[in-house]
Formats: sequence, C-alpha cells, structure tokens
Amino acid sequence: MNILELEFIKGFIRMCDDGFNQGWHERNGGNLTYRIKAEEIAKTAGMLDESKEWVAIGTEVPSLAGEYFLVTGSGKYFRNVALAPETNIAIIKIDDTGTKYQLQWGLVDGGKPTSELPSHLMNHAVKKAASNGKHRVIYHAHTTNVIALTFVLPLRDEVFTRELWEMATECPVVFPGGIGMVPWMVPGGKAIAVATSKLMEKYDVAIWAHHGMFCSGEDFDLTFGLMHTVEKSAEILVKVLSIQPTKLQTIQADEFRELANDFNVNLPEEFLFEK
Ligand code: 2HA
Ligand code: ZN
Repeated sequence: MNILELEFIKGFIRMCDDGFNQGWHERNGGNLTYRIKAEEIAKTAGMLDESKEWVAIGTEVPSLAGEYFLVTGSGKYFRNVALAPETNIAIIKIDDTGTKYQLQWGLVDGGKPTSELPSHLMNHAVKKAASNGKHRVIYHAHTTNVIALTFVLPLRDEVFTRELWEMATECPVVFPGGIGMVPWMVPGGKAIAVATSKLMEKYDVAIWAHHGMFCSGEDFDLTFGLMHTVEKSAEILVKVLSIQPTKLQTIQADEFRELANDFNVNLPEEFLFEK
C-alpha cells in the first residue's frame, strides 16, 4: 500500500489543487491542515517515522495531545502539492503536553509545517470542542475579493456578514453563523492565532484584514465549499460596488427571517439590523 493512495491524503491533495486553480495560492500563499481520524492513522501503520526530534509549536494546544495532522509545508507552493506530495506536505503528531510536534512523514527535501501552525492548531482545538469532534479541516487562503473588501468596508463582523449574506440567497444558508473579523496583525505567530481562535468559538469563517481568510469544517468538501461560497459572494459585492456605490435593491432583514424559517437555519438577530 502506497500512503498516497489513502483517501484522506488524496482528498487533501485535491483540495490544494482546487485552491490553486481558483487563484487563491500565489507563490507559497495559504495553508491547509487536517486532523486525521484514528482509523485513518491505523492505515498508515509502518509508514510513519517516530524518530525525529520534537519541535516547539509556539503555542499550547493540550486538547490536541496525541493527535495527528496532515499539513502543508512552510514556504511550499500549493501549485506543487499534486505533483510532489511527499516534498510539500507532511504528517505531524502532537506530543502529550500539546506544546510540541514531531514530523513523521513527508517534507522529504526538508522543511517545516506551515508557518501558520499556531493559528491552525489553536483553531482546531477550539473547533474540536465546539463541534464535538466533528470539525477536522482548517483552511487558510488568499481570496482576492475578500481581501479587496477589507480596504473599503468597516472591519466589523456584522458589516461583513450582512453584506456578504446579501450577495447571494444561498449565503446565509451556507454560513448562518456569520463571519468574524481580525484587524491587520503580523501573521505566523501566537497573537494572531489567539485572536483568530477566539472568533472561531463563534464562527466557522474568520477574515484577516488585508491578508485572507480562515475556514473551518467537517471535511474537505464542506470546508472548500465554504471558502468558495464566501469568496464568490465577495466577488459579487466587488462587482456591485464597481458598477455603482449604492444598491438599488437587496434582500431585506424580514426576507432573511423568512428564508431562515423555510430553510431551518438560525440567523442571529445581531446581523438582521434595520439599515
Ligand atoms: O505564506 O499564507 O499567512 C503562507 C501564508 C502565511
Ligand atoms: Zn496567508
């Protein structure tokens, strides 16, 4: 059995390729991590290396102790993942204290897990608890239209949520919980990880101003689909604002309530303010 034939690895690689093809991963932009299921790790028996040194994560994630993650590599290009998975992605294990990781497979030409490992793992910790273990995917992408909007809209959760809900009827059904906003911060470290994971207690989507987006989900389809839907909605808004600065008509607060009722989703009233 070749490890690359395992379904979770194939799904991860396909998602990297899909993201690149959307134009969200210039150069080494973006990163993807997946919390591997116990039954999936069982299938890698004999293929993992448990001899490498334990390396500091840069933050603490005790609730992820002993978990395995499939991750993109720091400085690696999404464009190259499908061509050479074993040089661009890796399997890591978290130690018993939740402060260190060990590289057990992949990155064969050297390298480290994604530079955003602290944000990814803190988001995983929060979402694992909030979803009773269901959420397994954290995805960061440099989505062009969402980034553009962070220059022209107030960086407030209720503004981005409402504006993006209005751009397509499916949006409130796909991200009923809304969107959290992180102001500009230095990426890669613990501070932005803390700020993002705090928002992830409430949301499945967080936007980093002038940088990109983080999405959390149960599997590759749902998480990619979430990123895709939010970014498409942002693309429509960019087009609308480019045609004329004010909308002639849009979906109204009461219409969202009607939609919520028919589609059986909970749309928090904080996003249904009168305008
Ligand atoms: O270059 O996207 O946020 C990888 C990144 C850093
Ligand atoms: Zn980034």
